[in-house]
Amino acid sequence: MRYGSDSVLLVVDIQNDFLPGGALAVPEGDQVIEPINLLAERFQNVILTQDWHPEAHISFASSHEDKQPYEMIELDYGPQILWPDHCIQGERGAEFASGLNIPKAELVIRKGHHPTIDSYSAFLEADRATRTGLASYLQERGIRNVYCAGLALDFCVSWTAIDAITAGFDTFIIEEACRAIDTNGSLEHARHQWDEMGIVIM
Ligand code: VGL
Ligand code: ZN
Repeated sequence: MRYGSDSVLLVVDIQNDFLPGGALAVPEGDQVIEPINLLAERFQNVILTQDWHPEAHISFASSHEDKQPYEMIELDYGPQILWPDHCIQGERGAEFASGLNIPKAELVIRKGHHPTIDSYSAFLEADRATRTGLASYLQERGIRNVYCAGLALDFCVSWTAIDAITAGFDTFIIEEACRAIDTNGSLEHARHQWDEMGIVIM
């Protein structure tokens, strides 16, 4: 099947730090690269997202005294999981995986660049108020269907899909082209949300 001009493939965070050996490695993260390259050939519209943090970002455990990665803290905007330092602007870990081959990608959305706000979603940052502009971009381009793939399924892919359907797009997650971090029941929790919201898993 080929997808028309009213559909987009959103390729989420295929960056070195999320691959095996990276700072925030997603198990089997490298295994989605080839499927995503092939999938992208069938779409007219492809958009990439890139996690893009300044040094000492608020989501890093190292930015908080006596905190370890994967601990939870309370910030102004709500609970925040703390992560190892990852995807620092301009560093190798933030670069797209070398095997990712999608020359036609028309837009790269960088997220998580505000020092004091995390952003899993490509649409709305973690304060749930700061917008990236992606919803308006898609609307102006006449896109109605959003297909999501990439890393990590239970964080950036999931939050992106939830915000896509909330913004009124028909939303799909292509599960074979995703891998999860799965910490503290995060994948199970995400699946319940997709069910409730009507996101289609394919
Ligand atoms: C991600 C945790 C922190 C992701 C990004 O891409 O899923 N997860 N930053
Ligand atoms: Zn991040």
